[in-house]
This record gives sequence, structure tokens and C-alpha cells, in this order.
Amino acid sequence: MTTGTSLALAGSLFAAKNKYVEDENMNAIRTGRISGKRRDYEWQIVWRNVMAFVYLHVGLIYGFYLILTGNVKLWTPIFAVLFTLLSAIGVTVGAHRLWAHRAYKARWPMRLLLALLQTMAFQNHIYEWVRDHRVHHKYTETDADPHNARRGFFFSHIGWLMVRKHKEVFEKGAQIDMSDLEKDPIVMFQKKTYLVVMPILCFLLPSWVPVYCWGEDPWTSWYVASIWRYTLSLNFTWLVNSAAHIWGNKPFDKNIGATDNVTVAICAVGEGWHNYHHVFPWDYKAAELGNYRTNISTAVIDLAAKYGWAYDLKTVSVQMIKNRVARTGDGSHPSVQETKQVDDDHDHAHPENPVWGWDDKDMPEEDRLLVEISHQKSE
Ligand code: ST9
Ligand code: ZN
Ligand code: ZN
Repeated sequence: MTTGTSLALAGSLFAAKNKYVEDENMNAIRTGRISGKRRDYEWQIVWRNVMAFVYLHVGLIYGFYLILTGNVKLWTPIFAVLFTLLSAIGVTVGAHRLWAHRAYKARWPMRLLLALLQTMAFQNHIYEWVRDHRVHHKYTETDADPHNARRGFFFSHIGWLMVRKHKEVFEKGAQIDMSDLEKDPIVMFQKKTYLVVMPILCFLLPSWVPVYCWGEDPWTSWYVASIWRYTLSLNFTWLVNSAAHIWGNKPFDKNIGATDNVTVAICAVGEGWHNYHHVFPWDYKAAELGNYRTNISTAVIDLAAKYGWAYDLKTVSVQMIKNRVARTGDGSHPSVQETKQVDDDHDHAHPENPVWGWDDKDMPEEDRLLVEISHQKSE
């Protein structure tokens, strides 16, 4: 890295930190807690994680080198990409839309399969993933948000996994209803067995398959099918927390930080329509789109619904979307010509009534009545 680039990077990190400190000071003044709290923002670095992420990213670059220089058998990167897609489905269709947001229901064979795929992704077990994600939706861009994007790109992307959490995350997180997951034996079994099963599914299995099936060199297999694949898929996932809270349009609510970002949608198999998603977190499509081009996860749920594995798919009525676009959108929605923008001087980072998903007791009854539920079945 050149000195100029280093300085620019340091400058932007410093600016992001300063903006955060300014915001915090304002917050402290408003809430009357001026002193004694700043230590909450001091990074208590977890060096074990820092070292692990440094290793993973060096491995990511080395994996790219092996692939780009042809030092790899053809099937190894193809297998790595397919493995990534499968594990991504475990995260998006499983941990995210099913377990975190209850946007649809799934029969036990599908839940078992999704739990296995989610374990392949090593993004923490479902219970921990969901609690952090619900608290992110409920307290978006506040101290209780585990990857608060107001603390800058680096923090919301990867930094939050290298430091101890803000105490508000624990306090607010403890109030989140997790009883639905506690009643799901598949989720609780995964939680109990995670530390044994995860390394097998996320690292040993993908390294072993290329060696056993097409004679890949074990060292190459480790760096391409395991380390390159895992680190790339983590970065694609983290873009939802960082880029899709910084850059993009806000067609549904301009008063929140989350954005619709097509690049993130492509990288994160359909999870980049994040402005929509924060406004309607219980929509199984996590987007308004009527097609699957940038939303493979929706295609998977629709396919599962066709065979009765997924049911009670919740989505937003056209009327509800129109109302919301007209009331709080930023004017980038295609339908905006027909409607009138209102409330221009509103500026806060929180939606008017954040809910983590279906079954959140704070969801307004009038919203609940406008929701469309397809493939309904009794349990
Ligand atoms: C990862 C997660 O990467 C990624 C999530 C992304 C979400 C994106 C969502 C968007 C949609 C999905 C898109 C997918 C696209 C896929 C595309 C793929 C191509 N409330 O944690 P501790 C308790 S993970 C209440 O140690 P520290 C906790 O239970 C990457 N309580 O806190 C514990 O209690 P007890 C791999 C909470 O010490 C106690 O607090 N994993 C909450 O501050 C201490 O917990 C890693 O790298 C809460 N929210 O440490 C592991 N949270 O003792 C990283 C915690 O009673 N994690 N508690 O059990 C760690 O090492 C640590 O958690 C830490 C914080 C250092 C970050
Ligand atoms: Zn978000
Ligand atoms: Zn979500």
C-alpha cells in the first residue's frame, strides 16, 4: 500500500470515527449521560479473532492466486462456488428468512436440511445468529445494534467481530423474544453440537471432497475449497451489514440507514434489497421484486412451497407498498411519479416502528391485516 493510500484510508477511518463520536456526544447530551460511558466505544480487541481474520484474508488472496494462475484442478473452484451457494441458502433461506424473521414456516425435513447448510457456512449457530439479527432490526444503528453502521464501514463489515460487544447489545438482546427458537429441537440440537459439527462441515468436508474425488492436492484444496470459499462468502454476507447500510437507494423509507443495493443483492443471493427488508422484515422475498434474477433465495422458498415443505409465506400487499413509498420513500421507487412525497425534513436513523419480523408483538394490527399469506396450511 502506498503512503498516499494509507493516509487516505487512515483519514477516512478517522473521519468515520469522529462522526461517530460527534453523534455519540449528541446522543449523550440528549439523554443526559455525558460522562462515564465513553469506554463503551473503546475497542476491547479480541486478538484471537484478529489473527484468525488476518489468516483468512491472507488465505483468500492466496486462493485467488492459485485459481488465477491455474494451479488448481478445474473442478475445485467450481465445487467451491457450489458449496458457497448451498451454505448461503442455509443462511438466507434458513437463519435469516425462516428463523430470524419467521417470514414463512417450514416442515422439519426442510428445517433439518437448512440447519445443516447453515452449519456449513460457519456464521455462528442459528440461535446466536438470530438473536444478533433480531436485535439489529429492532435497534438498527443504535448502540444495541451489534454491527452499528454509524460506527463506520470497517466496524459494520468486520470490526464488530474483532471487539467485545457494546453493553447495550447484551441488555437489549436479553429482551428479544427467542422462545420460538427454544421450542425448535433442530435449532437447539445444532446449538449443542455446533463446535463439533461445524468444523467438519465448514472446513474438513469441503477440503476432503476435491482430494478424494478428483485428486486435488490437499494444500490447494484447503486454501481454495475451504479458506478462499469461506472468507469470500463471509465478505459477501458482511456487505449486507456495511455497504447496504451506507450506499444505495431508499425507495421505501428514506429515514433509515438501510439501502437497496443491487451489487450486494447479487453477492448475497438476494439479500441486498435492504431498505425494503428493514421496512417489511417479515416478507419471505426480502424484496419487492417479482422475479428471481437477483434473488435466488426467493426461488428456493417458492420451490419448497410447491412441494409443501415451506408454507404460510408472508408478503406485502401492493397497497401497503404504495402507501409506504408515498409516505416515507426517497422518490427513487418507479411508482413515485403517481404519488406525492411528504415529510422531507425528517432525519433520524430509525424507522417509525421497528419490528424484528413476524410475531414481534410491536407489529401494528393494521399492518398484520394487510399482509398476504400464501400456501397456508395447518401445522
Ligand atoms: C458472522 C456473522 O460472520 C454474520 C452475520 C451477518 C448478518 C447479515 C444479515 C443479512 C442477511 C443474510 C445475508 C447472507 C448472505 C450469504 C451470502 C453468501 C455468499 N443478545 O459473543 P460474546 C451473550 S460470524 C443477548 O462472547 P463478547 C452471549 O450469549 C463469523 N445476549 O460477547 C454470552 O452469554 P453467555 C464467524 C448476547 O465477549 C455473552 O453475551 N464467527 C448477545 O462481547 C458474551 O457473548 C466469529 O467470528 C445478544 N445479541 O464477544 C465469532 N450477544 O456467556 C465471532 C451475545 O451466558 N464472535 N450475548 O453464553 C466472537 O468471537 C464474539 O461474539 C465477539 C464478542 C468477540 C464478537
Ligand atoms: Zn440491516
Ligand atoms: Zn433481516
